[in-house]
Amino acid sequence: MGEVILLVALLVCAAHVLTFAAPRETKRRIGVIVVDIQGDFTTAKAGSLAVEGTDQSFIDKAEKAASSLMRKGYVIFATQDWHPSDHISFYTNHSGKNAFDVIRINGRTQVLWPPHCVQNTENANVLLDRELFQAIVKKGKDKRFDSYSGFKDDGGATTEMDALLKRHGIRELIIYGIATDYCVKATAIDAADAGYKVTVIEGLCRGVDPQTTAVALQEMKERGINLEKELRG
Ligand code: VGL
Ligand code: ZN
Repeated sequence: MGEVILLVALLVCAAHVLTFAAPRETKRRIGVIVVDIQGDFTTAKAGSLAVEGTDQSFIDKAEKAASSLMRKGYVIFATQDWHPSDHISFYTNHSGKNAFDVIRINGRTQVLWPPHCVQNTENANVLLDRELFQAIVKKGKDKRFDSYSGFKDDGGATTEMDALLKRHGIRELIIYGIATDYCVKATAIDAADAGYKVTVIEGLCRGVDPQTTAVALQEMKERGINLEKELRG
């Protein structure tokens, strides 16, 4: 009698797992990373490192895409460039250097940028509705290292991104944002290297420079990243 009750209980549990857990798992498998849509990278907010084609209509398009994906059950994350004012990537922290100079530091190549996305400044804010995001992952907090990737910085320190995605059972990612040739590229490549199936939506990305953007798209493609012109469906 005891065995029968145990068996029934086990079957009921198994049925529960199959009917409830399994569909939720599959539905929640696709994640979205919206990369660095912040004031300083946009013309809309007259940012210090404004990327061409980032007026309010681009921000609206990026926001509509995120809310449409959210309604379909995708889990949305954002990255946020979040630098201290003495960050290594700012040309103002290197005497005699200019914006966009490229230097070598500790065996690494570093592009020197205008100061941007300084912690707790207005233009460091993510411009899309925060309610869209399951989490916003900050990066570039360590003054010694740049961090184009949302997964890890140039010193190898990881963010919480991979653990967050794993916690949500995500194995597939849609990635878009700013800038195609820097943070989108680095985030997409690290995601692919970590085993995620990655799609980058070109029409929802903007690049710093047309030439490096073309090279970045080619490199992503060679690494097995899917490139789509626009969001489908
Ligand atoms: C980025 C340059 C410096 C980016 C961040 O979001 O692509 N680019 N910091
Ligand atoms: Zn930066």
